[in-house]
Amino acid sequence: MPHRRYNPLTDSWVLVSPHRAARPWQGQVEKLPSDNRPKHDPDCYLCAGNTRANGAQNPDYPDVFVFDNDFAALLPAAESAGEGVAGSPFFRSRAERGLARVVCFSPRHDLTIPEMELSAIRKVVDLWISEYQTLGAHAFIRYVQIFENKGAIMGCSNPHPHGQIWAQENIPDEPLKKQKAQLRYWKKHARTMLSDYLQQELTLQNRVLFELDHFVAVVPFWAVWPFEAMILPRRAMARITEMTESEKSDLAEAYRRLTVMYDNLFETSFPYSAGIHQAPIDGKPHPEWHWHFVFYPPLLRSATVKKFMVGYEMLANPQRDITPEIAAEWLIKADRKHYKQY
Ligand code: H2U
Repeated sequence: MPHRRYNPLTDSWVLVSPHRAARPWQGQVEKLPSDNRPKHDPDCYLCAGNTRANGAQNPDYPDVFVFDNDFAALLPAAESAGEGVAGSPFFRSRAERGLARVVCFSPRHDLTIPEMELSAIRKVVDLWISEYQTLGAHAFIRYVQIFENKGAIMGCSNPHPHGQIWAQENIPDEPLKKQKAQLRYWKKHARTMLSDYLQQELTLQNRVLFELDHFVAVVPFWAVWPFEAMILPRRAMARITEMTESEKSDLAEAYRRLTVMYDNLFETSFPYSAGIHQAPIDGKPHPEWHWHFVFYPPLLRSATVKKFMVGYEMLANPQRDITPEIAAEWLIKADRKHYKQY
């Protein structure tokens, strides 16, 4: 039966309509990008040794490579761009200082995370940690958003495996909502919300995708996207910098295993936006924060049919058809070797 589910992290609702899952689809079918990429593409601005759009040359990097985004959405200039119209509640604006970085996951143009070696993914994790520290060391940076936008369907401009990091002065809306909710929970229970949530998911076992020594992957009860998932550390940590060596390696394994499931689901390079939500860097410990890695993939029923967040979703609430429990079942069935290795 149709029902609403509550997301306690963002204080929002999703409408679930499982009975609609069988409805016929005569709408848009996406074109698949060709998957025959060379190991090195002379025209790719992220490949090792190549020249970028602004004329800078990439080094001949052997594993990971990070650089300042040449078309950064945030700039470190301290100048204020004006503060809106004085005294008016309708025309408020503020200058926002920040930095934007591009992270190449591998020199190999033809790979993606699920096809990379574990040791190579571990290097990505290590780079995220060092970037978080370096960016956070700037006095004006209070929040660092690490993310990966994968696939042409997501608007990603280049198939070379890469992610981005945007660091800024203010805490953006999504992590801010999560901060407020986690703080309320912490004040009431003196435990992180996600430690308690994780314990209950582990007891219920109907949305858990896999369990590692230090991380668990689940389709959250309140998932909005058809195959949305979350990688949660078992131990409550405010930031990725608090991970031990074995936790870092386990995170690399969780990232690989979940993205292999995704690729296997429709035997395609599975698109998504993914990112890490963690505590701000504002000199406070933030014991309420339990950092986590979220994945929002748009595909719905095949490699070519995606979910649109339009209509009711834009005007009212997100809505989904297949339940998170069914989505978890399908993903668990896809938990095997990467389909290209058969
Ligand atoms: P996508 O993840 O959307 O593909 O973005 C890649 C980023 O790379 C994008 O933010 C940057 C773009 O500004 N970029 C450079 O910094 N240098 C270039 O030569 C091209 C793209």
